[in-house]
Formats: sequence, structure tokens, C-alpha cells
Amino acid sequence: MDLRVDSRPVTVPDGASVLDATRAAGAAVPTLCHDDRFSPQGVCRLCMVRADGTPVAACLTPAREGMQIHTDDPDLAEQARLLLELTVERLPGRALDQPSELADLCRGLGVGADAFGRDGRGLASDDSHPYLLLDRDLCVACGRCVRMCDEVQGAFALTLVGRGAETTVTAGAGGPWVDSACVSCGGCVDTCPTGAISPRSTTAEAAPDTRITRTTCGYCGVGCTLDVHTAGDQVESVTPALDGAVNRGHACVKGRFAHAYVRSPERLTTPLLRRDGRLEPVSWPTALSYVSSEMTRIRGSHGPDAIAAISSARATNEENYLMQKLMRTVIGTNNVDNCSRICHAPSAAGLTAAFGLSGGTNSADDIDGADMILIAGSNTTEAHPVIGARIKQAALRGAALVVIDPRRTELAGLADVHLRGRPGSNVAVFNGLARLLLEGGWADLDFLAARANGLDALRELLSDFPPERVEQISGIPAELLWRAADLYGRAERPAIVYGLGVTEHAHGTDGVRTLANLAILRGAVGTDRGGGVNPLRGQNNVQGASDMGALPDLLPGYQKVADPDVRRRFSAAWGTAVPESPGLRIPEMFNAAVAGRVRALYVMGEDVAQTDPDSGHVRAALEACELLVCQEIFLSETARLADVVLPAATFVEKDGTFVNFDRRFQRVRPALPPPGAARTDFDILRAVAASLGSDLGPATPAAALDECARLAPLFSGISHRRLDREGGLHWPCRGEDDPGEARLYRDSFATPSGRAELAARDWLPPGEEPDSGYPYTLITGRRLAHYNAGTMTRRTPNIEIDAAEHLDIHPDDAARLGLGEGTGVRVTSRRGSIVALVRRTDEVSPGEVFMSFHFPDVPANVLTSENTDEVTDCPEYKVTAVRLEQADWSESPLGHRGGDR
Ligand SMILES: Nc1nc2c(c(=O)[nH]1)N[C@H]1C(S)=C(S)[C@@H](COP(=O)(O)OP(=O)(O)OC[C@H]3O[C@@H](n4cnc5c(=O)[nH]c(N)nc54)[C@H](O)[C@@H]3O)O[C@H]1N2
Ligand SMILES: Nc1nc2c(c(=O)[nH]1)N[C@H]1C(S)=C(S)[C@@H](COP(=O)(O)OP(=O)(O)OC[C@H]3O[C@@H](n4cnc5c(=O)[nH]c(N)nc54)[C@H](O)[C@@H]3O)O[C@H]1N2
Ligand code: SF4
Ligand code: FES
Ligand SMILES: [Mo]
Repeated sequence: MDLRVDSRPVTVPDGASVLDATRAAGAAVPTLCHDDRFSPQGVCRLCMVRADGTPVAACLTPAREGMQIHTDDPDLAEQARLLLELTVERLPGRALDQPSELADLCRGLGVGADAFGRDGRGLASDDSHPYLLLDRDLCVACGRCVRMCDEVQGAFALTLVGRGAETTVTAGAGGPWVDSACVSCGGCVDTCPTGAISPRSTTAEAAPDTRITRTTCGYCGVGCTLDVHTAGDQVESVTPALDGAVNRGHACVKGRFAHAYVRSPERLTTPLLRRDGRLEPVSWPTALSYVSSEMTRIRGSHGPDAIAAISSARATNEENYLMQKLMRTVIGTNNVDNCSRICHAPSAAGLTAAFGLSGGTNSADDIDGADMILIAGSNTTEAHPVIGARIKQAALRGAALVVIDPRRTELAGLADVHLRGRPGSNVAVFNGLARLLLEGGWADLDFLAARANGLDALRELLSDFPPERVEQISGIPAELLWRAADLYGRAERPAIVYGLGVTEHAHGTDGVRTLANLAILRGAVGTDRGGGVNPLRGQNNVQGASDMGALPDLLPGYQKVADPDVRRRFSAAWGTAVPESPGLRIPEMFNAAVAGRVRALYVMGEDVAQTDPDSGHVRAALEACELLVCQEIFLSETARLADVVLPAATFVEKDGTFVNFDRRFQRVRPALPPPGAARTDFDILRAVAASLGSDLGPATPAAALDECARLAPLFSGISHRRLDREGGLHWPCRGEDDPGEARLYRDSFATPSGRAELAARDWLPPGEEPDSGYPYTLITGRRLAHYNAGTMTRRTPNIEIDAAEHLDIHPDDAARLGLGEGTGVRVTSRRGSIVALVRRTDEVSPGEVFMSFHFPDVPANVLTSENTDEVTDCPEYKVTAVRLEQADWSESPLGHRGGDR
């Protein structure tokens, strides 16, 4: 649209408001109640301008072709000044003490300190929340926090209450903020223009030398763009970037607030070496020479394959690239893996087989654009909160939701249809849906004929999956299955997102394949008619760790170690022969350690002793190793068992890149130096290689990514230079001019046949089932405030939001077992026994219980089994048969400390 602002010509996109047009023209129009992140409210009326002669609220009024806008009307400016004076009259003068949007507005409109009231209204404040302060006396009832909470986060936790000048914000029904439905995303803090809602300060005084560093969140795979504000040696605050590609000015309680761990006094700041059974501080040269002499000895007497490494999905791409290069070129083994193995390895295998590439098929924006979203085995609002919020926004705009999950997650509670299948029933449910898509006439037969293989074999298999049989296996009523198929079948642009409820099973890869079938049947992948199939990859850089070849069978860019041509190319570039035989996967490493075939294990940034399944077995494996090196930021459960602990930097102290869940490379930039003698994983890996007499090549992260890009065609157009210039880039990105592919397979699939591959996979029972001795099914997974091993979030005020591990149990089961809310419960599996606190909730079905694995003193993985996905060895974390008994809470290590941590 072309129009004029103060006689200057401007062009704005369709749908732009008059306010957008004035900004495009560089005119300063005052606003108080407006924020681009939510829909305009038009309550403050400060933004009045003349449009074609008529006074209008700029934020509310759509721009039109040819419009003549005037922002310089003196009457309207005077009116704005008066309105602002009326607004601030009820505020105390201290409202001007801190910098705020309101203070800027006052300065801009010439409203002085004398316009403010002296004492304010004496309204109650609220300091119950660990991260927020509410000073109601500073509230002007602009409603921005309420809009942010409703429209952006979808939490509906805040309301405006009271009348006239007494109107002010309140959380929940008016009780303490911390007890409300608030999910602590910080959206209200970020939008509040007056300082009424402010972050609790984490540093004593606001220092004058605040620096802002633009980076990517180091927690989950959403990949939010964040600004880290530092003063001196401290993180002052973290704020979401308004122009963040995925988060667009939003974040969650972890990325936004949980940063205190960075300067925790418990950070590792010096190398540690085990002497006489105790870990003692030593210098870097001592630690490195111990590591290199032990590795050299073990390789000399047992061969290179007696050494194995676990690389880190928390570390950068460049660090993962160096780790696999170290193992392959300096040690001479392919024994390198990363936590994708225990997470989304079935996605890598399943999506590669179905479509050709090891990543989600579409981008976050395609999920927004969907008119129907099928969410399978993903607790999105807790584990990928910003994507969860975007899905809630889509639902508010009218998108249909189907959730497949044994638990009533937040999204399941909002869904049009919740298919509450038993854990381990996915393949039957997905096959049942596939059959109904065909029966209902919703399959896209033209797409199938032109672009897919395997329809006949699938049809034949599906004759075994009538809804009645699916109901027997899963417990899902046939009628609900029909309703779900109908919604996915009729949608114009359906999208599938899924999580670990699909992958962490004995038949996880089959789960991914049979889920992918649905999108293929509908032609909703590789076309503009659908949002494809999107795994919500978990860790900040789990996609990248695999992309960089920290995998036993694949070199950077998913090139097969077994392929002699590939090996030749890498060997030539690296100047040393790449070993031929694929290496061990993580579970195989532990088995080999117990069997004496692996003698040294190098663990970088994974707390295997807490997070890998069947902890008893993992500990036995770690103890069997002659050398256990642990590269960590804290003395994790694994580090406690190590022979050498190498102190690493956090993401806040690093330069490099992460790849998020939608295949987007994004920059990570250092905001602080590492504490003490801690060093980046990049530097440590180079130093380890040097002490083994080798040079790993690239001296900087930028050079490492360049080297990787030269060797991996999928990433050949990606570099730090381009990312700094252009922001994030999706892979595949095959050249300097390639913008990257957000949506894959528009022309053809990347399978050998060039077509999507339907899979006819039968349902098989889970690896472990309840019986009379172990009658309950334990599901394990995540909670919002804590992150995996919890080493980081437990060292932040998030511990006040979620203080201890609970076992979620249905009230009927709790009543039968005599388990009261908050009492102790002993949970025993075929492998071990732990004590947790009871939380009664019908979020779980009778016969099923749920807990997380975030607390080392209530170690869920003592219970989980060695069963793994038959294709990828991904653990069956989601199904463990357990027995439950009343227990004295003091039997738990936590109880001994009276719950005080
Ligand atoms: N707050 C927080 N966020 C995180 C993490 C964290 O620790 N804390 N970790 C990150 C990591 S590493 C990952 S991988 C992601 C994981 O994110 P998600 O995949 O969402 O995580 P989970 O909670 O493990 O499991 C998801 C859901 O699967 C369901 N489920 C269990 N069994 C079945 C089944 O048989 N079928 C179906 N359909 N569903 C089932 C569970 O009830 C659960 O609601 O989260 C990332 N984000
Ligand atoms: N029962 C059960 N167990 C599970 C799961 C489940 O659903 N149920 N989920 C599994 C899944 S999906 C995953 S991904 C794993 C995650 O398990 P882990 O990868 O073990 O857990 P994290 O807490 O993410 O991080 C590992 C360690 O890295 C350290 N760290 C953080 N940043 C850095 C860094 O930059 N450098 C270095 N060197 N170290 C760093 C942290 O202190 C932490 O100790 O857990 C698995 N375990
Ligand atoms: S949603 Fe994930 S990436 Fe975004 S702020 Fe939260 S933890 Fe960080
Ligand atoms: S900014 Fe337009 S009415 Fe408040
Ligand atoms: Mo994960």
C-alpha cells in the first residue's frame, strides 16, 4: 500500500495499521497501551493522529491505500499531553526514579514530575514470586500485561480489577501471585511500561556499565533469541529479543529468568584429579597430561576402540565438530555419540527413511499457519514453552487441536480431541488413524500416486487395525479415533508435531514411521498444503550435535562412515585416515565397559549417571572404566565418579552456533568470560588433542564451522559471517546465495527413490508391561521449571517454583493405597527403588503414574529399564512397570534433610 505521512510517501504491507505507517515514515507517535506482540487495545488514546482529516487512534486504525496521515496536529499533541497528565496524576513521584517507557513518554510530551501525585494510592504490592515484583501503585491499568498473558502466552493468569483510578492488575483470583496460573514467562515484565511489574533484581545495584549481548538460549531446542545484559562479571538480566526469529519477543521461565547458575559458587573453576580416591584441584597441565598419558596407555594396550566419547547436545556445533574429529583423527575410533541417542534418534532414523533427511520437514512458521495441529507425545507448553504458546495462539485463532498423550497435558485440556492411549500404544493408534483416513476418503490419491511408495503394503497391514482393535490395545474409544481422523482428514493445512512420547519406546522408530504415514496419506508434507511432521528436538543443540557427526556411523552432514568415497574425502581433508567400522552407541558403550572392551570414557556435558536409564548399570559401567573423563560446568553425578574433571564454560561464555528444532543455525555469543580456570569446550578439546601431540586444525569456532561447511554439502552455505549478517539460516543451505530451506521436499523427497516412503509396521507390545508384582506403569518426562539433570535450574530461584520431585498419581489409586497429598511413596521397579512425594492428580489415568528425572536425590532412572528401540537403541523411558507403597518421607535422602535443599 502506498500512502503519505506528513506529506512523505511511504509503502506498507497489507494489514498494516496507521501506527505502522507512521513508524515506517519515521514519525514519533506516542503510545502507551500498545505493543506489537499483541492485538491493539486502543485504551490510552495517546496515539491520536489525523487520517484523511479525521482524528483516529493510530494503533487501532487500519491503513488504507492513498491515505493522508498527519502526526503533527498541535491540538492532538496537547490532548495527548493532557491524557498523560491525567494518567500519572494517581502515580507516586517515584514512578520516575527508574527508566521506563512511561518516563520516556513524560519526557517526550513535556509532562514533568509535578504532574505526579505525591504518595500514590497506597495499593497493596505483591512480592510472593521469586522473579517478579508487583508494585500496584505504579499500575496505570493499560492492560498490556493482561494482553501479553492472554494473547502471547495463553496463560490467562492476569486480570484488571477495581474501578476508576483504583483499577489495577491482579494475578489469579487475587491471592499471592506465586499461587496463580502464572507460568513465569516474564511477558508481563517485558511489556509493562511503568515498572509496576518488574523483575526482582539479581544484582545488588544496577551497574552503569551494562552490556547487551545477543545470543541463543542454551536450554531447549526452541532456540529463542535472547539479549544477555551483563554488568561487570554478572548477568543482570536476560530479555527476549523482539526480532527473535522463533520467539518474537517471548521466552519462558528458564531462558528468561533461570540464569543464576552461571555465577553459582558451585561452578567448577579448576580441573580436578582423583588421588587416593578423592577429587583434588590440579593445574591444567597436570590434568591434561594425566588424560593424555592414560589414553595413550589404553590405546597402546587395547587399541583405539577401547576409548569412547559422549559428546554434548548442550555444547556448540563447533565443539561437537571438534569432539568427533578428536575421536576419529587423534584417537582413531568412531566411538562417539550424543544424547540424541536417548532422545530423538528414532526421529533421525524414521524421518530419514520416510523422507530422506534427518530433521523436521517444516518450520515453526508452518505450525502457526496450520488450521489443525496434531500433537503426539509432546508436553509442549512445559518442554517447548514458546512453541506451546504459539500453538495456543493458533488454537485461539481457531486451529483445531488433537492431542495424543496418556496424560492430560495443558494442551490436551484445550484440545478438540484428546486421545488418551496407554503408554506404548502409539503404533496401533497411528495405524488406526491411517486406516480411517483411507476409509473416510481423506487420502490424497493423486499425491500418493505421484510422490509416495508403499500404499498397497500399508493398506494390507491396516486391515488388521479396525478402530475396535485399536481400542483394545490403546483404550481409546473408537468414536474418538474417528473424530481425530475427521479433524486431521478435513483440515486444509494440517501439521504434526511430536515429542518423546513417540520416540522413547521399544518401538520408537516404528512410532515415527507410522506417524509420518498420516502426513504422507494426506499429502501434507513436501507441499504447500500442510505443516508436515515436526519432531520437537529437545536440547538447545541436539540437532546440531548430530549434524556435526557426533554419531558412531555418520560423519558431519549425515555422510556415512561406511561409505569409502566419503571416508576418502574426509581422510584427505583431515590428513589422516578415518576409521572404517562404525563405532558404539551410548548403551553399547556401557555394555562394552562392563565387558572390559571399553576402558576409557570421555563424557562431555551429559550427566549419564543421572539421566541414562537403569542407573545401576550405568554406574557399574563408569566404575569399570580405567579412565573416566568428565567435562562439566558442575560436579554432576557423573563428575563425582570421574577420574578427571575438566571445568567447562556455559553457553553464556561461548562463541559458536546452535541448531534448533527446525534446522535453524543461530549464533551463540560470549557475554562473560568463564570463571576461574574454566575454559570453553572448544579450547579444552584443542588442548586435549595438543597434549596427545595433535593439532585439531581450526583455531576459532568460525574456522571450525567453515571447515565443516567445506566437507558437508548440507551446510556449505553457512558461516558465522553470514549468520551475523542475516540472522538464522535453515539447513539444507548449499551455497553462499542459498537462503536455506525452511520447508523441505517441495520438488522431491530426498530418499533414494525420490518419493516419500509409507511404512507398514505392525504394533508390538512395549518392552516391559505391568503384572501383579509391578501393577502400575510409570511414565517419565519433564516439568516446566527444571531442565533435565537439573544441574542448572536447581541452582536458580526456579527451585522455589518447583522444589522437589513428586510422583503424580490418580486420586483413586492414591485412595486405594492410602497415599495422602504430600506424603512419601516408595516406587519400586524390577531394578531399583526410590522414595518421592505424592501429588494426587487426574492428569494421569488410573494405573499410570508420572515423574520427572530432574532431582538427583529422587533418581527416577534407578527405576527405568535397559529396553531400547530396536532400530536406534533409544531407551524405553516412557514405560516402566512399578509397584507403589506408602513410605516414610524421611527414608529419602531429601527427607533426611527435612526437605531443605
Ligand atoms: N522444562 C523443560 N523443558 C525441556 C526439557 C526439560 O528437562 N525441562 N528437556 C528438553 C529435552 S532434552 C527434550 S528431549 C524435550 C522433550 O519434550 P517432550 O517430548 O514434550 O517431553 P516429555 O515430557 O518427556 O514427554 C512428552 C509426553 O509424552 C507423553 N507420553 C508418554 N508415553 C506416551 C505414549 O506411549 N504415547 C504418547 N502419544 N505419548 C506418550 C508423556 O505423557 C508426556 O506428556 O524437552 C526439552 N525441554
Ligand atoms: N527417566 C528419564 N530419563 C531421561 C529422559 C526421560 O524422558 N525420562 N529424557 C532423556 C533425554 S531426552 C535427554 S536429552 C537426556 C538429557 O540428559 P543430559 O544430557 O545428561 O542432561 P542435561 O541436564 O541437559 O545436561 C548434561 C550436563 O551438561 C552440563 N552442561 C551444561 N552446559 C554445558 C556446556 O556448555 N559444556 C559442558 N561441558 N557441560 C555442560 C550440565 O551441567 C549437565 O550436567 O535425559 C534423558 N533421560
Ligand atoms: S522456550 Fe526453550 S529456548 Fe525459549 S527461552 Fe524457554 S528454554 Fe529457552
Ligand atoms: S497506543 Fe493507541 S490507544 Fe494506546
Ligand atoms: Mo532430549
